[in-house]
Amino acid sequence: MSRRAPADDFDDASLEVSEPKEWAAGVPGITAALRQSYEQMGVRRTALTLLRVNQKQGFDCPGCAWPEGDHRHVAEFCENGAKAVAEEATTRRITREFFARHTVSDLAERSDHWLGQQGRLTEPMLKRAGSEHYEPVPWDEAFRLLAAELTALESPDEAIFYTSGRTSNEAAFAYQLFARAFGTNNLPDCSNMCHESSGSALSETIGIGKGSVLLDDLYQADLIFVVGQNPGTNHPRMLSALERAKKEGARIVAVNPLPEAGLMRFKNPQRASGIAGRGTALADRFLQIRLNGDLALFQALNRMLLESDAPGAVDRGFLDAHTHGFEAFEKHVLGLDWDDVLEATGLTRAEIAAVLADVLGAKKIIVCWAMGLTQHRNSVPTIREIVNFLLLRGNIGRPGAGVCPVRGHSNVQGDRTMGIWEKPKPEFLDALAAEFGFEPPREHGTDTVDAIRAMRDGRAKVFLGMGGNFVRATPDSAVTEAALRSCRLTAQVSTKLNRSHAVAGETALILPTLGRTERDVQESGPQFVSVEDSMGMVHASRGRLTPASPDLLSEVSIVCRLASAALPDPGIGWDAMERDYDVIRDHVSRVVPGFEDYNARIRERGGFTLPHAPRDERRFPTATGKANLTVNELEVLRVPEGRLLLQTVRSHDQYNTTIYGLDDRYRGIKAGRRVVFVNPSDLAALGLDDGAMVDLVSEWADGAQRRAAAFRVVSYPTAPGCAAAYFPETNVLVPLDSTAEISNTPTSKSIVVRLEPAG
Ligand SMILES: Nc1nc2c(c(=O)[nH]1)N[C@H]1C(S)=C(S)[C@@H](COP(=O)(O)OP(=O)(O)OC[C@H]3O[C@@H](n4cnc5c(=O)[nH]c(N)nc54)[C@H](O)[C@@H]3O)O[C@H]1N2
Ligand SMILES: Nc1nc2c(c(=O)[nH]1)N[C@H]1C(S)=C(S)[C@@H](COP(=O)(O)OP(=O)(O)OC[C@H]3O[C@@H](n4cnc5c(=O)[nH]c(N)nc54)[C@H](O)[C@@H]3O)O[C@H]1N2
Ligand SMILES: [Mo]
Repeated sequence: MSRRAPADDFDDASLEVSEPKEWAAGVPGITAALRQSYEQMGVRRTALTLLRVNQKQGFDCPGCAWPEGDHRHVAEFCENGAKAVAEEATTRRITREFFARHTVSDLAERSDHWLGQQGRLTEPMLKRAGSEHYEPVPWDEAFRLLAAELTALESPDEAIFYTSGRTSNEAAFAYQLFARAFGTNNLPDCSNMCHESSGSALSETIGIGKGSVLLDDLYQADLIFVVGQNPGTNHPRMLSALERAKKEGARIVAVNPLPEAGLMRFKNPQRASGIAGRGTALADRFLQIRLNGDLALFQALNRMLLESDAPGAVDRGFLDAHTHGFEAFEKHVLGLDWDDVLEATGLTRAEIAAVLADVLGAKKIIVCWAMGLTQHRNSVPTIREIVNFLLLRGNIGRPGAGVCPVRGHSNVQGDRTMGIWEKPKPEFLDALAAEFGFEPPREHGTDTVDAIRAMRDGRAKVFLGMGGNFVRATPDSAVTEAALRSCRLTAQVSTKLNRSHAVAGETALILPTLGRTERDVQESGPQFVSVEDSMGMVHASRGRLTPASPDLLSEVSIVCRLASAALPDPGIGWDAMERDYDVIRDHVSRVVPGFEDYNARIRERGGFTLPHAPRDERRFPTATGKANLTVNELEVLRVPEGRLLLQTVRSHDQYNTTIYGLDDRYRGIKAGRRVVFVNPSDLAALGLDDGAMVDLVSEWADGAQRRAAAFRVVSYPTAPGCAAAYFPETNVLVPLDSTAEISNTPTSKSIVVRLEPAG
């Protein structure tokens, strides 16, 4: 029996490990990106395409949700943005002959990297029940078949409509409208695995689930925390903003179990001075925190602020005027146990006191965060505690200060704004009802984890994925794969081949679609779409490249044609929406607050910024009408003797489940992905050497065996007790039922594992 999961890359022979780097970006960044771009699309196409990234008349970079500044450089892209573009604009193609050559089970044996390298999907494909091959199918027949399966369901709630975060506002709005007109709120999305914890914590405390800062605020801040985030790899353009913030006088505190290169030093490839020399030291202070120690850290800071006799340590005026719950919060925090704090954080009291000095010296504070905070069991309480921290000194609702959850997918925030949500607000449904004249379902739908449970238990039978790679992005791979395989039909709207096409339902469809970089021409002429970045700015995106194949449809076309085939009532006007996306934007302008006059404002240079009551007016639209201070219990996550806490992270050469290459340059890894980073003191205690081969075995209450085989141990300066390895290879270790309180996000950053010598 093979000990190795089939979908993984094996390259122990070629794997090279060297010292991690101390700085990010700069020349190797750009040359690495250009090399991959040339390989994928040739020199001329590379030049034409990369010049259009994030320009005013160009397309929005599919790399991440970090906003573009006003003063765009000629080449406003970063190494990893360029890789994302090259991956889509590749000249490689998958044809019907490819599918004739490869059975579905053959594809299921291939690695994520191999699947992605095959090129763009070019025509709709169907795998019939019982067949081992995908075969070409005309679009009309594909829609008829999907519509027939949907309408044959006993209840609309037996269908799941997943969305990943690259889908445009226009496609997302049409898609949720279709799901609700069909009769379900089963609209899980990648957000459920991503920033759901941020949305939950922020909605409850400040009344809106989005960040409260704009780029200009970063440049005005005195102190910026970057917590649980690796911007050098995942949001490289943020480094330029941090560099500028520093120049304007901000101090930066990085909080992370790993000394990530991008947080330490930065070389700006877009300025000559950034190419030579040592670059800018980015973090003024680095707190090497234990995994899941952040609630303890911020609660300790809050306690010290409450106890401080420094004048203005706490902003009493702001607290009285704008917050609710101070007494209970104060009583709770003053009872905080310092031993718990030191154990949970792994920091010393002196280190925390030094941060307090930074805080007391700063009028305006911003806290930025990403997956290091959102994917733990107590993520929502952790983020609520950060809100407490900012509220104590009035740091929400004034320039230069606020909360800054840094989103991942380039339009994940916009998709939620457009109604991709399993728990829609009644006001949103009322507005849909008024605009379209049907009664949408009111009962909440399934999120990602519940959708897997529903498929596993036979309560859901049809799965439609609008982008993404559901099978590979989700936890507990074995359970999830069985769940998808048990469906009557799985259908994926995709640009590239991935494992979700290979781990398919009885019948399966591949619906190939246009990407961001490509021209979208409909009956009324060329179309553009729009997206919302991480700071609530909405702008247009226009593709210019010739589509990868003449047989691709836009996501909007796919939704509208499917809706026409599946829904009896012609009243919604799907044809008109497909013909001219202005029609969709007109609907949005009447349904979604903040989008009034959408069609005019989206055509203005740079687009427009959505309203945000706490940021704009210091108004907090919560249940109490004020910003809520909250009581968050600190429960120290204790790991049994001989076990480690494992976090699953991204390498520098991947985009979620898309593996661009096998290197992780900044962490010193070359030509391999099956590595586990462990602190030297833990290796000594476990009696393991650097270079040893181990299996990762996860331990969870249900006692089930979850094993990821054959990882090379890398001795690495991670916080003691805290290991790291790459996902998706380690998703098999994340138990489906191990999720965050309230947000139900899988706990991908805190999994208890033991390392067993590989047999
Ligand atoms: N090139 C590239 N860009 C991307 C992506 C990609 O895969 N590749 N993905 C996109 C998406 S969807 C997202 S959501 C973002 C993700 O962006 P990140 O959140 O930066 O991604 P991760 O690799 O998950 O890194 C998590 C970071 O948090 C730290 N961390 C983990 N646990 C803890 C903790 O308990 N406390 C603290 N303080 N730190 C912790 C880790 O050491 C690591 O530095 O990036 C987006 N951009
Ligand atoms: N263990 C662990 N698991 C995690 C995470 C983690 O940190 N650890 N992170 C989680 C996070 S933050 C996220 S956001 C999810 C990501 O989950 P997903 O968004 O589902 O996964 P992606 O890998 O981003 O999806 C890649 C696929 O999207 C398709 N695609 C690309 N561009 C387009 C487009 O323009 N249109 C359409 N229709 N399809 C397109 C391609 O076919 C490609 O194969 O993973 C989550 N899973
Ligand atoms: Mo994400």
